Amino acid sequence: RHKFWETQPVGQYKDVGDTSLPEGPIEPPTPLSEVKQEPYNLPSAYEWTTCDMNSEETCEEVYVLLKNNYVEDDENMFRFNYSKEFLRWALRVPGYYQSWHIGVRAKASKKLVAFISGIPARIRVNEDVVKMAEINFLCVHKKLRSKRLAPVMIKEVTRRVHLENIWQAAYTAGVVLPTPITTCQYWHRSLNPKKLIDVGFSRLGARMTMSRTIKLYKLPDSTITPGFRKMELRDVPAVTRLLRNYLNQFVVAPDFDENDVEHWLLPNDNVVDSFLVESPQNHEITDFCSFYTLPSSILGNQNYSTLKAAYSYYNVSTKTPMNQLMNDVLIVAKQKDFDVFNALDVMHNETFLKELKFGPGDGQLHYYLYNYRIRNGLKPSGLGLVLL
Ligand code: NHW
Ligand code: EN5
Repeated sequence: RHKFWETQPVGQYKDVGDTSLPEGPIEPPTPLSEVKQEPYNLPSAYEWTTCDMNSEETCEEVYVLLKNNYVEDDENMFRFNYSKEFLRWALRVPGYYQSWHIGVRAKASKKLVAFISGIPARIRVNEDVVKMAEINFLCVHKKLRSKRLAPVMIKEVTRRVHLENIWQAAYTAGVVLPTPITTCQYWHRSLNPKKLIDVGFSRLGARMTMSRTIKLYKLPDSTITPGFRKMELRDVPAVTRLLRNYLNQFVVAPDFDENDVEHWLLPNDNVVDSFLVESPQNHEITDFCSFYTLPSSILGNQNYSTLKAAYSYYNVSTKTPMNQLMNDVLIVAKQKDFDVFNALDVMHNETFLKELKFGPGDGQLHYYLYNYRIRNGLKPSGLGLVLL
């Protein structure tokens, strides 16, 4: 059934439920001298390229490839449209390896026809902090699909990760592969219901009129929680402490230090937004919330070309109730003209989704680890990790 994945050190279907298998690496590391020194072979019309995301020209090429060929919903109505700024943020992370930003070009035209990326991360699984690669943006041009290019790209990124003495990876996908550590549900909160209905993102509910729908999703003009404000550079130490302490309770979560928090959570225009609650009494930072900006192209609509979507990222509540905190972030997202606010049922998100009028979407997201076995399956609420 999975000619490629059957050969890889990932949980295999035949092993599901086998409690005798130990938790941890599936295969031991091999000596670096035994890691293949040359790239894998591509079909002869294509060549490898390392993508320098500092180059405006290369970044544009990756952007255009993804804009035209990356992930769509199951009815091909929407396609993710990650911005160039977003791609630079997602790929030029603390300690990144340029060699993990891998492209494939057509030899004749030099056109970029495929891409895959890895970034380094420390991921904690139960008590074990593991150096991993987070793999994302795997994309093969629509005209080159089903030619088994993806397995070659996955093997090549694996090889380059191994060359840095890293032996595990984390990734997510909308498709089922051997074998998810857990499966999450996408939820959506309408901010601009009229547009969402007009473009086919959502439907008018039974016995609902447009004006009743607009009223249902109305939000206050300004945030409610005293001390709610945008995160600033000076907040990095306090946010790091708050977040590390919060993420400790999940089975799988990133091990963020101050450098990581500065990169991943400090506001970055049109890429990531973060807010916190600073106690007006003692100036303590008690709560935190964030979202990233990922628009989708609307395919074949006369009136609109882009859906402006915010995606829930890391949220921590210690004093402000989670639903009040998230209601404030919905208000901010509305002020910033987002059409929809999306979230997964990870961490404690279940505690606010229904109350804040999110509805389940038609998409799921499966989480995977490469070369690391987790013995007891985990629920989405055991996940403390959000990949972009
Ligand atoms: S998930 C988004 C992936 N991208 C898209 O969906 C974009 C649109 N689709 C495409 O571009 C986020 C193509 O359809 C792709 C497949 C390129 C997806 N992950 O070349 P063939 C990520 O980026 C398997 C993994 O003929 P294609 C995460 C498939 O099961 N495997 O197909 C990426 C089959 O293998 P099997 C996937 O349609 C994580 C084989 O590919 C997959 O022309 C990568 C068919 O290949 C997917 N999303 O191209 C893994 N989709 O065994 C990282 C299909 O079943 C692992 N396949 O026969 C860790 C590596 C690092 C380790 C370090 C120690
Ligand atoms: C990894 N980094 O299917 C990314 N999105 O529900 C790769 N559906 O937007 C993996 N089909 O339900 C990505 N509207 C996997 C996801 C791929 C994209 C995807 C889904 C997630 C989505 C929308 C639109 C469906 C259009 C037709 C959806 C319903 C919204 C409604 C609002 C009101 C309350 C009920 C729900």
